[in-house]
Amino acid sequence: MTFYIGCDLGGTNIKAGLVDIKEGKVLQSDSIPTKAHKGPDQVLRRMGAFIQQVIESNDVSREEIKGVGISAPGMLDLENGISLFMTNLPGHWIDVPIQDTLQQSLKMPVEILNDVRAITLGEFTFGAGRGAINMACFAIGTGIGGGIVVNGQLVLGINGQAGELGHITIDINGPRCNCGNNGCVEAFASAPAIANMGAKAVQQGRATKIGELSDYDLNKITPALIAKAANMGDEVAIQIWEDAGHYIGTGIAAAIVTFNPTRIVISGGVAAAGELLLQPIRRTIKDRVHLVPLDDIEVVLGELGNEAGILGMAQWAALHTQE
Ligand code: BMX
Ligand code: ZN
Repeated sequence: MTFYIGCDLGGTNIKAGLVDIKEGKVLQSDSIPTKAHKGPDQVLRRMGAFIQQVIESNDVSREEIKGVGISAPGMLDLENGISLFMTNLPGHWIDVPIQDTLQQSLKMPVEILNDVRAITLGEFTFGAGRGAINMACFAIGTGIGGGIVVNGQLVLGINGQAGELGHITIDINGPRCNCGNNGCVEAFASAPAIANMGAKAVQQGRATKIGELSDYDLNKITPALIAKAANMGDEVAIQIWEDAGHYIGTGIAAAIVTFNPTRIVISGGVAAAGELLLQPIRRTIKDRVHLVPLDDIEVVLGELGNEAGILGMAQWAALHTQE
């Protein structure tokens, strides 16, 4: 039997799981706080010890575990196994040798990949993307990450940089994005941007349940709370989801005319809003895409939830060690 470890280095938590790759199942998983403020050295040391613990704390023997895949939320240099640029992780993550460091401490092959490219591969192999040939994934969380599959293969571009769908410009005069550009989808419709739309409505004194539900504490306003208000029929909240879907749909329309994906997978925490988000996305695509047949294009939610990245990283490690 062959097993792999999938691990996700996130802004808040490090998650890792033991994966049965043939079944596409996470057999056991755990998480620890990232404590990113302690800096990359400490984070990598704790991550190594944590993965070691996951390796040891189950019935599978070490010999059956063939490798480890580690995802991280930013730009990585896959060839050299280092991080290049991570806007959502505190600490200096430029040129950090993630692959070598973990390979040395775990004495096992280690592969790295961007976090949402991992979700894309996970959903494509085991989840909502199964059977698609060309697929796009948008993961809406703290940032908006992306991933592309063309002809059944994850598109890497130079060193894994391809697929940053959250950084498609949808407004040339739009707000500043964390990446340095203006008017990216991420600047308009990430989880913090959506929460901000709710906070603004309350600040402006508009009649909305978002105020009551958050006890008028702007810090308590989240996409989940805005979804709750919308599901209660609150018009301001419904409009926020319309706007968010419109922004994301405009980005998706650009992806559709670029490489013609037939399956668009929406993942990340914000995807929990479900139809509130999917309906305006589908409407926007219809309004904006006229050159590509839309009948075969489906916009669906991810199926693997929090496990998508772990499954994707296990698959990524498997693809490399089986070569
Ligand atoms: C940012 C970008 C993506 C990442 C995405 C997801 C950068 C340039 N990161 O858009 O590479 O996939 O965030 O971030 O540093 P998350 O924090 O929502 O997982
Ligand atoms: Zn951007």
